[in-house]
Amino acid sequence: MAKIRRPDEKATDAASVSMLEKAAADGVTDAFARADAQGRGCGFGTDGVCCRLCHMGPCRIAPRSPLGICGAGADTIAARNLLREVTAGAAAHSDHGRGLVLLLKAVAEGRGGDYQIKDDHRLRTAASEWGVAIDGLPSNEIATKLVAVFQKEFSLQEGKLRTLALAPVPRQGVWDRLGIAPRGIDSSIVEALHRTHMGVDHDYRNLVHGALKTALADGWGGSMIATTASDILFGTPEPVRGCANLGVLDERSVNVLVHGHEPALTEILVAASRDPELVAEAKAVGAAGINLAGICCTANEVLMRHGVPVAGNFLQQELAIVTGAVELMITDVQCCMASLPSVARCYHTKVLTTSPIARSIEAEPLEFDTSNALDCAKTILRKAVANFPNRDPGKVAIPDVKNPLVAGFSNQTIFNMLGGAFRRSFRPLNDAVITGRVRGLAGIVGCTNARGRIDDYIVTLTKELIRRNILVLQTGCAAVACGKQGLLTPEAALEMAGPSLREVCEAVGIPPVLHMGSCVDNSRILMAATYVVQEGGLGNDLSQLPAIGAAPEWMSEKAVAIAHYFVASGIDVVLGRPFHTTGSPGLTGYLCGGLQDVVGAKFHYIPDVNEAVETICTHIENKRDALGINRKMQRKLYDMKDRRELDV
Ligand code: BF8
Ligand code: SF4
Repeated sequence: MAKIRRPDEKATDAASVSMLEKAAADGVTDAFARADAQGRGCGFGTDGVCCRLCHMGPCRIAPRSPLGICGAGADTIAARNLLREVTAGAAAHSDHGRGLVLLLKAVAEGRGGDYQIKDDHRLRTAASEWGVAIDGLPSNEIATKLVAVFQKEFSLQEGKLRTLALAPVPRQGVWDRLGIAPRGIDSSIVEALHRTHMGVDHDYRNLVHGALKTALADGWGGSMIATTASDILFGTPEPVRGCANLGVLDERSVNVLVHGHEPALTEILVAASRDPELVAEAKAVGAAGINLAGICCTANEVLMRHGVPVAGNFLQQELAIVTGAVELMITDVQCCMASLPSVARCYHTKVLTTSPIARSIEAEPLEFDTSNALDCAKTILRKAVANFPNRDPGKVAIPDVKNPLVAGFSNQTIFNMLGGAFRRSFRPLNDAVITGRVRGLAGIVGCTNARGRIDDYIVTLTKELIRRNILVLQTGCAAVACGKQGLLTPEAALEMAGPSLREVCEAVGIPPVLHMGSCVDNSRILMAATYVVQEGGLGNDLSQLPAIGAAPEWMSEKAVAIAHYFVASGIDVVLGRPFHTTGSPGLTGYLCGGLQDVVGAKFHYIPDVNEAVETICTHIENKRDALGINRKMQRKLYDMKDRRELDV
């Protein structure tokens, strides 16, 4: 029989544990209970050796039947499945990016309604980075030209993405030599689906190269463009105070949760929730006001730019409703569970879907119209206000658990903090790495997973790495996990950091764990690593940096894409859960070994956090050795004069 876990075996933080207990008492089934009911999962699926790409199948690879009907073996089948995951992840990030480019286009053409260009400086630097002439041109003309470049990145049929040119030149050479520099984002995704159709690409190594290529179209394409367009439209993040965990819900207020990924609607909701007229309407129904909070990456977007509180990360979406205090949950795309309406049914919560491509059975669809954004946002908030009187006080229990945090670390901010306003530079960071006071950099990113104890691996790994003087960069649900545990509070994190990291952080005024944004903002981590390379003294390619990526508790196809574009960029990635490739020794060996000689980086499957800490530290020290920056300090021999001085 499948093991049924206790609440404290499912979650690390007290808020989630108490809501898991409440869910059970209220008769609500949550993702953790469903994970327990699923048991260990199908072995063929786990190993990646189930194929249903054609209707001679499904075929499953087993000792008795080592080949599918078409002759495809475990290596081919698992590699095709993996490439399809990368493709879906790249599509999700990139389609999000496309939406923002279209919004920027509307703004540039004067059709932006309530939207505008918030960060003109970022528009102009982006235009220069993408080779758009800006001299003497007004912002809207620059934006129009930049939009044309971005749109071409999606539709390009020949050649390669222009965005790739942001990467260090030697890295671009690796991609060119291997033939994995992607052409247009859309055509890369089509190509990947083509090559995984029955009877096309069968060589698992070639399929892995296809996965790297498709992932590059995400990280150095769709995601990079998504982050840039968001910064231009909504402002480049700067350090901002916020708060995280379910305790940000307010018993006296109308609680509205934004959940999903796209910042366009949430940006306007933030403004609408502060509208005096709406606040008055909320008061008229007996509430103190309107309290907007976020879940998942939408939360990260509005936290980074407005300090909007974060109610929780991925696996707290149901638990937020279980508090009984949420009037409305607004979802858009990605990571919004199908279960939300059925959890909501046990309370008074309304679930609203806002994207035409993401509806949920039993949820109310209300398509968000960007050309009439503020009115649309007000209509949505009025639904929440109207629902407040339906709240059942007997079912309300908001855990008194939340943690203050600081977020908002875009590269532009890091430049300013490190160099000061007059000497914007990564130099102090490079110097600290070269002298060994900061041993290296780790990007800890990605999801939480209902099959594990949420946040545990992420938080333990982060604490251990800063203790060992490694600077940590974070995004997505991993960042929220650390926010909940106080690791994004600079003072607390400094206490936990190793002495030399602490000294550097205090001197330059950055915390040892930097929240850099949502999952598309992993592009910020790519650029941070690139700026370090460009600053000099740490090699000339990303693969030489004492740096590593980690996705400890990942679950989504987007995380698979992210992991692949890190490795394609020359940065090793530690995965707390393996990809579904374990039924194919050839493929697993290539991903976790052979790739090293091809792109200068590889994957590590490491379910044990202590082993991950050791692997990461060893990796970083090996890179330092290779750079020649681990020279032993010369022992000084004291002569009599020195000794006399010491005695003083
Ligand atoms: O894009 S970390 S659970 S919310 S997939 Fe989803 Fe994973 Fe969270 Fe953001 Ni990213
Ligand atoms: Fe089976 Fe081959 Fe069809 Fe896959 S593509 S289902 S392995 S016959």
